[in-house]
Amino acid sequence: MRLTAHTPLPASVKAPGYDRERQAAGIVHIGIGAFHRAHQAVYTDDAMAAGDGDWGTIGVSLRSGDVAAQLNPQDGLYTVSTRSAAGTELRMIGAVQKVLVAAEDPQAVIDAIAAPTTHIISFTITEKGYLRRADGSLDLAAAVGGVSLYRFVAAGLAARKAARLGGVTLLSCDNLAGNGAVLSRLMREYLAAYHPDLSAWFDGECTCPATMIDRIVPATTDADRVAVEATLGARDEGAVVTEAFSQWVIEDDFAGPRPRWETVGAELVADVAPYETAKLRMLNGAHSALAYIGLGGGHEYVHQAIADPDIRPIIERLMREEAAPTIDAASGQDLAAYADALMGRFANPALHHRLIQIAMDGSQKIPQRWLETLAWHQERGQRCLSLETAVTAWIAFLRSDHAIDDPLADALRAAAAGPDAIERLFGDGGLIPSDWRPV
Ligand code: CS2
Repeated sequence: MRLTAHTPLPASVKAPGYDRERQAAGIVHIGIGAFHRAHQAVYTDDAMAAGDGDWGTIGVSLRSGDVAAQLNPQDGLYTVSTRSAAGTELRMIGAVQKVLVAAEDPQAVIDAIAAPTTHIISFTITEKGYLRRADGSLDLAAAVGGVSLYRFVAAGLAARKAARLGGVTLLSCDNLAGNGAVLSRLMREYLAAYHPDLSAWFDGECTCPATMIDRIVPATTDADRVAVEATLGARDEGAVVTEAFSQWVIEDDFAGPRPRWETVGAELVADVAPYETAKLRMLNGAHSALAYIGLGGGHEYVHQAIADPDIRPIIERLMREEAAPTIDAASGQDLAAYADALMGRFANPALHHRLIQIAMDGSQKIPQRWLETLAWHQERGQRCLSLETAVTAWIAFLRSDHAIDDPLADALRAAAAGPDAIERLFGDGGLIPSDWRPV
């Protein structure tokens, strides 16, 4: 039997604490993968349970119909399993109302963005979804030709302007350095090229706050779904599995109303940069290093790689001696305690986080995770032994039998094959633009 709004829940499973039928949709979320469902949707669910109304979410997948097929037959409902040493906690999330597939029904997405009740368009489309060229500018041909966020957002904004509705907040929740400013700049490039009539309205009516998002969410496996079914008594195709830890730091710069996420654990701050930089360079930087070094060492999961006595000290040094000194910490931000917490989170054996999942899209992740740290030390005449080890491990990975899942896969493999791999990847005119020059 499939989970639906009529499934009776066992007492151990927490249900949405509000009347789902009475909520208008205030959020359109583009890129409704497992991460959104285990992170932002949980904060929104909590905010609605705390009394905030009309923050239902319309999820959008740009291309794939998979999530729509998982959630729509379930009335948008799904469970989040939180796994820690203490065991597994299951709760049901009601924030998502339905899922649209942009490639199949583009007008429905545009209408959702243009709806008077919509105030926030949020994004988890991964690093490559922003369609940047190597120099950081928007790939205009890709943005206008295919199924891109820019086309739908621009069309939705045009409809809002025509209907004399207010603007919206565009909230990037991806692991990019300065994600809000990046989205704002790329959106403006798109509008300048294809909707110049909207540029001034966008500048006056819309905002793009920066965010730091953090929760480890491994891809859901069939074994996970079977475990959920055993507790729930119903099949949940949309189940997501995560850790107990969750953090969301948001720049307080909204164009209109927003859920009171700060009452349910999010931090609304004036400047996200120190949190975001620490997260990218310490957590994600260590993650990518663990992925390539760990796979090279024959490991499958993060918790196995971090337990390896040859790998653990490399990761400790990467976080504490290489990444942390580059970060201009906010008052009250304790980077040593952050590193301690990360070591504990990586070691969580209840979470089966595959290294190969993190190894994906290296060309899109490595600049903000490793290269800024490497360049910072190089400027000061210092080496980074751990990050240099990680770079070597990435090259070994590109030369290995592993399938390379990366938009630059072919070029990366070709560049990595020869003896001058490091130069062809990171040198002058290399594939990955970088201020760091390999020695
Ligand atoms: C990971 C992230 O897959 C990856 O590249 O480093 O998804 C990581 O798990 C999250 O950013 C944690 O918040």
